[in-house]
Amino acid sequence: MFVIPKASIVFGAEVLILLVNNLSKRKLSKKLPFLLLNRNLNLNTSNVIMNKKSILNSFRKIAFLFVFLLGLSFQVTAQRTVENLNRGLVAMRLNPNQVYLSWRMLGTEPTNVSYNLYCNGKKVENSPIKTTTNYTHTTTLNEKYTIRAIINGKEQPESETATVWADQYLDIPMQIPNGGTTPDGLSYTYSVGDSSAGDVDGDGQYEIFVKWDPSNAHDNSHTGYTGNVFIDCYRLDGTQLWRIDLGKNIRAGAHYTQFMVYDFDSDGKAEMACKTSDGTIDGTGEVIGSATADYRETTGRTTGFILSGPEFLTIFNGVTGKAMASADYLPARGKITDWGDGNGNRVDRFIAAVAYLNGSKPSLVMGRGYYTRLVRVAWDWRNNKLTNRWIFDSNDSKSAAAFGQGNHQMTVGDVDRDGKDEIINGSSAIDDDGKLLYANGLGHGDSLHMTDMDPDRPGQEVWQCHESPKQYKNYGLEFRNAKTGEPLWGVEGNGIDIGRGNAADIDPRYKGYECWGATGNLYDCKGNQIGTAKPSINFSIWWDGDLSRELLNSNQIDKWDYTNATSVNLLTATDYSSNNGTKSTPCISADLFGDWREEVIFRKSDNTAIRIYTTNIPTTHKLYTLMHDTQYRVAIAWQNSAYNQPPHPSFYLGTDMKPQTKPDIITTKNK
Ligand SMILES: [Ca+2]
Ligand SMILES: [Ca+2]
Ligand SMILES: [Ca+2]
Ligand SMILES: [Ca+2]
Repeated sequence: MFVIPKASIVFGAEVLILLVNNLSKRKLSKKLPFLLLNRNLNLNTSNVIMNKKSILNSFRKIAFLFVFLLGLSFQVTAQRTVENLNRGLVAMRLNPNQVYLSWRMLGTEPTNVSYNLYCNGKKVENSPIKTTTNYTHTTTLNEKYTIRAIINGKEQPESETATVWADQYLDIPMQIPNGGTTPDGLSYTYSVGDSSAGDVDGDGQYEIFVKWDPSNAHDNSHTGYTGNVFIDCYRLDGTQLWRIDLGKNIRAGAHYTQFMVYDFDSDGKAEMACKTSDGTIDGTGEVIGSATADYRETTGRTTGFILSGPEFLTIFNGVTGKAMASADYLPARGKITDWGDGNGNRVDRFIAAVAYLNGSKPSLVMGRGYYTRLVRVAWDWRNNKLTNRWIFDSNDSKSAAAFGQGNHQMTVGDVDRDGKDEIINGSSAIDDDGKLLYANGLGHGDSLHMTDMDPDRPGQEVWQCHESPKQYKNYGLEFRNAKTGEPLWGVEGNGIDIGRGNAADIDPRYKGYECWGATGNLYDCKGNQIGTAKPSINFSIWWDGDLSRELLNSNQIDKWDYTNATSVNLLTATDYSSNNGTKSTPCISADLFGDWREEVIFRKSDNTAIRIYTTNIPTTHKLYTLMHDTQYRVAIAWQNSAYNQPPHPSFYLGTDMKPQTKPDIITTKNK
């Protein structure tokens, strides 16, 4: 059963002319590919005999129409505002005789940009570096490096200076919060949890946000008090900028606090948004609401749950941690039982994301509920005001098909190619304007991936696992059209909850992504089984020199040896640990600095530090920083939402990928 409220198929020249005259510019640009396709079909089928003149006239008309429609689509496709990143130059010692360097190709630079590398102010190579954004320098000295881009033959201003690290990682010392004791006398301690990244001061270098989880954090289905949740911000040099204490009225656990770090108002400095309550203490020591209120349930099954009292959504300043604005959290919890159970489990299922809903500026999307009622609320932070953009609620009749059709995370991207982002809840999707795009009825799942997985097929695809056999029927795992929700192929779930699924280009013999999950085998993007052995099913990371993606699981990076159908270890972060129990996720993985390959942050097992690993493997592939692809960038923001998922870009990045084009972005003016 598929609900596809947007009729996408338009036939015939009459309809075309009608559309040209009547449809809005936005609708036109959405339907552009179909219109052109059908116009061409008409040309081929309607006139059996055509002389040269009539062919020429037809071509002229088509050309005119094409230019006309193209003009319209350019008018409505706005440039997206992104971070004004620095060069991200890193230098690390490879061995006593060599230093490895790597830097960003910015999304604002032309594809033919080249670079001069300087060591202590002297050019390392006489001619510019054209085909890569990394370099291995033969030297026994640890000196200072800078980069200058060359654009149209002109050397650009000098980058920030990089000094040589001793190894391929950067350690950031952590300030561990003191543990405590619950009202029922149980003690707890703290460990580093999920992390995020944003440039809070506008110098083009990321700061790292760290959430602290108490050892008694709970899944919503478990009884018990928890310690408070803290969120810190650190510069890469280890300076702690602030600490926010979410207070006793925010419970700790994977489904409660999803903190979104993004430059929401495009002022060049990142903010942080999350759910707060009475007693939250901001980074400057100010208390939100009542400092003494205590809404924790004290008896029975719901001991430790917070099922009464106010709920807020707060925007925090990234530099100071100051609460700049708070609004009532939407939707309000209302009656607990309206969310599908009486014990406060499903009412407190929160998720969050960031999306370019208007096509040019980011919006915040906060969610509540996915097993039953599903509500997603879009907010804008502009000119120091937090305003509600739209509310999507499966209680509304037009959105009812999304009831129960959500995951523990949303993925975000422009699936209908109108320049504006859609929100993919899991088995349902919301259009940029807050209206239902589709719901395919296959139900809740724990994991999803979206990108152009099949480069031979137009548009993006989603690979998702599902939980409830009654809903998923034959699709325990499904590979679907991201725009319509229609499965293209799938894997039988055999009546069980399929808890995991992953997708990445791990086998260059098959163009596109390979897909696998907790059931079934290894498949290419067309659904052909290509093996029975499967790699780890958690995260993926671009780490070595080729375009295939490597596997990230626990504290390890592995490469899939497709010839022998086995995993080969590339890096093990000894004494460092992953988070979220059996989910084995890193603090975060993202393209934080250096070239387009991804960095990963693990916590030291004793929580005294986090370590950012970066690759030191040369590559011949020169790609834009992934952070200037907004689909990838917002995926870094939502990575920490409940059951973390790896980020994917908006385009096919893999073996035999098309040459990149310059992203359609503008950067913020740093202050
Ligand atoms: Ca910064
Ligand atoms: Ca769109
Ligand atoms: Ca492949
Ligand atoms: Ca990188």
